[in-house]
Amino acid sequence: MIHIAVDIGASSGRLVAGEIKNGKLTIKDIHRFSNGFEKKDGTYYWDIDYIMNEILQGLSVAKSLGFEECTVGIDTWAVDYVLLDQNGDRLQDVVTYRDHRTDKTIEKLTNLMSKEEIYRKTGIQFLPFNTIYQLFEEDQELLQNTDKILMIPDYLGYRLTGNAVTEVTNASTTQLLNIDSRAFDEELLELISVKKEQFAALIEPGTELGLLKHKWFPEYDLPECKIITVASHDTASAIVGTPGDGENWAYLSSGTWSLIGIENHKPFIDSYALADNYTNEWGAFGTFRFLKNIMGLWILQEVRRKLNGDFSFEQLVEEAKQVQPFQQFINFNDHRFLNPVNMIEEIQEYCRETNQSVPESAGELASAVFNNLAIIYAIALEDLERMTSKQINRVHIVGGGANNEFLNQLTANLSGKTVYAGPSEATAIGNLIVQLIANKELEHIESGRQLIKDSFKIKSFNPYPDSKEDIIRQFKRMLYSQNREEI
Ligand code: ADP
Ligand code: LRH
Repeated sequence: MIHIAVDIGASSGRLVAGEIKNGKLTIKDIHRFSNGFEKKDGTYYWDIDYIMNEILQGLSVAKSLGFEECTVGIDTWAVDYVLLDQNGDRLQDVVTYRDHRTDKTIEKLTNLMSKEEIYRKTGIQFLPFNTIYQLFEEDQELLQNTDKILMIPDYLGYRLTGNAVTEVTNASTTQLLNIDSRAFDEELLELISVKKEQFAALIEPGTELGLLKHKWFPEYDLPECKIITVASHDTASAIVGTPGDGENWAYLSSGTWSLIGIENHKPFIDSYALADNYTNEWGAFGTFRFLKNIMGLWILQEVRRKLNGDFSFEQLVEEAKQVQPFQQFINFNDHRFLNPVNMIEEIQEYCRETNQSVPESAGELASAVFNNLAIIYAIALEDLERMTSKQINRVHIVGGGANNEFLNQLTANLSGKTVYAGPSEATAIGNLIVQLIANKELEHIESGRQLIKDSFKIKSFNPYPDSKEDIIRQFKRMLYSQNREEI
């Protein structure tokens, strides 16, 4: 049986077909498209109809390749949502989490309920764009006319099948789920004037959603598709697709965001985790991801965009290699980098404000991005070991960023850990693994991870002995001297 992963990240989407053949997972890219948001009348929106059309386009490619029957799973980035009216029609364009409407909302809401209380209930980090803050800023009339609030992958599944659910891995990023009761927290819902009934029933990954309704899409020639709800938060799928083994590994899901953390069977909720803004996102099969959001390759994507796309990612890496490293210490987790008007100018302004040399060329800018991301990763790994009392021996880097061998080596050098890079398509693979488990072709996540090890090349990067302590110490001194807001 062919399975199709629909995996949509903030920068690109793809449909990947997969099946087990001779004990290996073989995958094939069947459709790719770029993704991004646009500003309209002062607000930043995703184009959800464009995304929907690309999915249908991809499924029709699957049919043209001879796939008559398949299962399909959908994962996307987290936190954003769609409002539906009583007829199931969409009430608004979909605002992106990088919109500035929630810049100050954490403060407003935590005046009503303390950070400690919200964290104790949810275990979720305070990011300005969590769904709870977005819904708090939502047009109240629209919200009152809302029959259902659907997270993005649940909405896409609904458009294909007519069935509405709330998948738990993605729903945990709303910061509205109570980690003890594993249900929506009524007090948090009340704070933002949302009723429990406005969300569809919570379901676990691996549940069948329904059959694709061909008659709704007469203009496309589509295969027979059974939609399976997978771990619909892309980061949850990415970690299912990470071939970690045993107890002592960490992951770095490296795409638009860098998500660095460990997989766990219980949440870590204490004052240290709260102070360092670590989260306990829900994973597939009852796991938790204790992780931190680091601003990630978004910074590079935006630098590249402002360089008018004159450089490919590969070229930016080559340019960075030619430059003297560690010329600036930049806290890329500062809120100012979430969605500045011009990323290059924002980086340069930061360096001027902090009396550091100002990167000008593409190579200098890319080098500043890679060096500082690697430093932040190394610090996050130290923090993780301290907070969880776990020794981390291996760091698995997955996602598009795993293709960046220069950054992989820097990360190994600065963290002192061995880095294992790949698969770069871990998210689509994790999506496929949940479909394979639902279809009883695999027994559990461990057999899925073994299958990944048997099927894909994973490259290792050993740390070179160097002056990492000194570089990290300089970076920390810089941060303390600035006392900057972190996200
Ligand atoms: P998302 O799912 O968030 O859209 P991806 O996992 O597709 O992100 O990763 C996108 C990132 O991968 C880009 O920002 C880029 O930095 C990196 N990347 C992809 N391919 C390469 C490559 N060949 N060399 C270096 N970096 C790469
Ligand atoms: C990565 C991701 C991340 C979320 C962010 C909104 O794509 O899903 O896990 O924090 O996007």
